Amino acid sequence: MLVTRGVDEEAHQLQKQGALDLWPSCMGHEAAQVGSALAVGPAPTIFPSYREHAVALLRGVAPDELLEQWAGRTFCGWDPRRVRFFPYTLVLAAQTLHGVGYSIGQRLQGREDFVVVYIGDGATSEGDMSEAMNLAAVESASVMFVCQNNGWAISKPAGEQMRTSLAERARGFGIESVRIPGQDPETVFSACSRAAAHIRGERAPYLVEIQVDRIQGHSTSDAQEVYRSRDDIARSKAADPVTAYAARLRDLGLVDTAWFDAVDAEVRELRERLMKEYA
Ligand SMILES: Cc1ncc(C[n+]2csc(CCOP(=O)(O)OP(=O)(O)O)c2C)c(N)n1
Ligand SMILES: [Mg+2]
Repeated sequence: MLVTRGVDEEAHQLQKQGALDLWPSCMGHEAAQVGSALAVGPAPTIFPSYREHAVALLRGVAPDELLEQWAGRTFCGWDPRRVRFFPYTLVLAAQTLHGVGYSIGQRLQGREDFVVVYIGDGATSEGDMSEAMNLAAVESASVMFVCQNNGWAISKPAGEQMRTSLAERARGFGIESVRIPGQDPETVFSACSRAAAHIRGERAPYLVEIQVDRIQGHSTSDAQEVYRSRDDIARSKAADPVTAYAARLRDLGLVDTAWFDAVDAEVRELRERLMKEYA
């Protein structure tokens, strides 16, 4: 979570300096991403949206590879087969059908592990998501849908996108689901571990809706102050999962200052390398 935060902050700076064309921050999503990625483990193939940076790093995408696409150097900076993490998909919800289709293809080839599809709340308004959920349900596809619901699709609030929760909508398609808060990585880990056990045991899809508080705007091209109240943004900053979890681990005596210093040094070195390569 700390490494992701460092990479995110550096990428943000690099975009402001003109070295990257765009950067979609995942600040505030770290617990949702690290908790879900660790619960899923290394085997399942992951179909991300476009801001699953912590998941990418955990899968072995190098930080400089992660930034390449946003500098306009390539369509994808990493080898998707090596890390079993597909290229970022900017066409909203397209990856949902890719993921379900891939899962069915795996089953036909007798290779079955489940597939993970990450999606934002706004993208679930796309028809592709409904098609993907229905196809996954009727085919009993081994797919874990992970929705990071920050309550906004750029400036469109979630309440104007749906009259129900996504978890409830999934049940309407015949998909088991759960809706959980996304501040604590252990809560996310437990929920996603249960979802993984369900998918493997029942050979059926599952949807986990994780409520997150995004700290930054939609991207570096967005001014969230225009549509979010000052209090709402302040609330998201106060709910920062990285500082909260660091404080908890420190209070429990599980990590000490020396550990934080070592991680800080690692992150500083990483940021310097990215700065030299991109600035
Ligand atoms: C098919 C399609 N329509 C519109 C867009 C423009 N667009 C990019 S991101 C976005 C909002 C997505 O919101 P959400 O799914 O909640 O994800 P978040 O960015 O909040 O993580 C929109 C409308 C797009 N990329 N693709
Ligand atoms: Mg959103």
